[in-house]
Amino acid sequence: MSDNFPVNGMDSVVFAVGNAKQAAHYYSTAFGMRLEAYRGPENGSRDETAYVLTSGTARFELRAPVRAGTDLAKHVAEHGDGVIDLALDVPDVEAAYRHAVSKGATGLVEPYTISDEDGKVTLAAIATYGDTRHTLVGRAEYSGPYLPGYVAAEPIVAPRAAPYFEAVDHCVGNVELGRMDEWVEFYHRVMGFTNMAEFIGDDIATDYSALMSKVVADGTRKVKFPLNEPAVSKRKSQIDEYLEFYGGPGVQHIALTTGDILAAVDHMRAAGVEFLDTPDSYYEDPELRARIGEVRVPVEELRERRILVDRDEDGYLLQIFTKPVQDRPTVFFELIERHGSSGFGKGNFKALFEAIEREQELRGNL
Ligand code: TYF
Ligand code: FE
Repeated sequence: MSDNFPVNGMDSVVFAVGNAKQAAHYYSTAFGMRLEAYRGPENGSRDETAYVLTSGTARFELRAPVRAGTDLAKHVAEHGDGVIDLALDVPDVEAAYRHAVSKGATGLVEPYTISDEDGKVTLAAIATYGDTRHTLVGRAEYSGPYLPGYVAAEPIVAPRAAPYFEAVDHCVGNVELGRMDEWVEFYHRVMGFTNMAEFIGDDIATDYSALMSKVVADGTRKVKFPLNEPAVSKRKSQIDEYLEFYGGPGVQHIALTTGDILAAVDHMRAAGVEFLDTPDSYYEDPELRARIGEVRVPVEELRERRILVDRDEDGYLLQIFTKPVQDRPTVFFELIERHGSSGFGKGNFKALFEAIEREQELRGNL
């Protein structure tokens, strides 16, 4: 089968924030990321600053307005800190953009090429759910720190010898009630993405999750986008809470692949990152203990840190979720350490959603 929309992987996750200078500090000190590039008024960017940080192949760009009234300033005023762009590294921007638009995607930026002494980059952008976009990035002929217009920057704090995480595993979107299947169909039609096996249907939704979810991914499974919608249930869905406080659909969580989730959690917690709590009963549940079998560390090590375990026919995974990382109950992160399993932690959904609902209740939004 020919792939009309080949992708090399995620290029970067772009955040719009109120104060990128401070956010860059947080992602450096608390997430162990390394500042690589910068753009701002000092080098010709009159309206905004941008800080580019990496951890392995994961790249975050933090953008903040430096004056009122710009589109970026309006985005931050409306949505608070959040993800504005899931940028994709593609081999042929022109072809990908033309294909996407011919399949009904909304074109936001026509393909254009920029260059500097480090080479050239082609960029274009299409719209996805809410005010979120996918910038298409062709950087095969570029060797600079990020993009033309950005200057190399020194780390804000002494960088970690080993990063806490190495890659972006998946990026999850929250969409309105009844619209999940439209967005799944969008990724099928426009990008040729296909469904992965894991999903949350009606059955689980009404029992405890209060959401429905499906996962689309590119053919190589390098880019994975779960999509959630609220489910009608007894209590207010965590997805409704997100939609209300974000002011519409948007990115809910970014999952980060780590090779050592224990070390990552220890360092991040010590730096003040808050993780969801998991009750002791989770670790004492005989059914769970039997199902997960042997993992690389004693379960006691996981219990101490509130790390979750799930196993399927291909292997197991360890995962943990942060609380929202800004004042609004919107964007959060997941750390995931995979050992064969390519799932999303289906066996943990009940414990996870109960933990999220406890937080929701504390906020008065359940
Ligand atoms: O990405 C996933 O599917 C898992 C589970 O609101 C999940 O991380 C799904 C929905 C949600 C929170 C976590
Ligand atoms: Fe996830």
